[in-house]
Amino acid sequence: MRRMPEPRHIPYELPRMADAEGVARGREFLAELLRRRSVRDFAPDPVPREMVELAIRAAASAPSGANRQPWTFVAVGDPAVKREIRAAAEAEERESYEGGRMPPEWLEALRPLGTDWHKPFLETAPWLVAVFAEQHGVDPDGSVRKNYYVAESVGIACGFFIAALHRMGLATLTHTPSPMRFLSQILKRPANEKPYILFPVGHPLPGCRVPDIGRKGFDEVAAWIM
Ligand code: IYR
Repeated sequence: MRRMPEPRHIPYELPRMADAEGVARGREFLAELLRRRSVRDFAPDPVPREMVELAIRAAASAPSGANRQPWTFVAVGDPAVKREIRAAAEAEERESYEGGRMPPEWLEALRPLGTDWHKPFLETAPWLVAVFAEQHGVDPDGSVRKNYYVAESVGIACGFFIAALHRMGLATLTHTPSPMRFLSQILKRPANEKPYILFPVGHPLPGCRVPDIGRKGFDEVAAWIM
């Protein structure tokens, strides 16, 4: 067995703030998050590549199982590739919505969202960011290196990504065309990376509308034991 390196620790300091300031900042952050909505109608206006890069950097700062950072973010701005992705996604989604692949109960659950198989936003949004979850790593010698808590890790990173975009005044959608294998093919990702989510990124279309749905009340989502 390979000799294991000793753990190395370095100093870490987070400036200590007064409780009142913490609460004020928490309130501001919450108020900003509460303004976020998933958007399906995007303005075609370009978004600087740097903003997408900043969101990816924010995502990649997330904690992950054994710090494996099991993610790849593929940013697509090429209209021809976006067109290809839209066509493939719509073919799958059409089969899901209208070909009987989604059971009635699921279609019923989605009714308030008003979604269907048409996904024009996959071409309208200036960027598509496809997130891939690395199921296992491959060492330079070709041997497999296990990853841990992959779905949880990538989910947390996606949360950071969404929050970073929102902070920059950009909108997105957690789009999960199903099945998503076409993303691996179109974007030429290796077999150890599984498509996880597809984010269209851009500005909301002026005048766009979102479903009239709300969030659960605080008491429905939290419990205290104290
Ligand atoms: N993938 C489909 C269906 C869909 C599923 C869930 I769960 C949603 O919250 C929304 C849609 C689609 O993207 O339309």
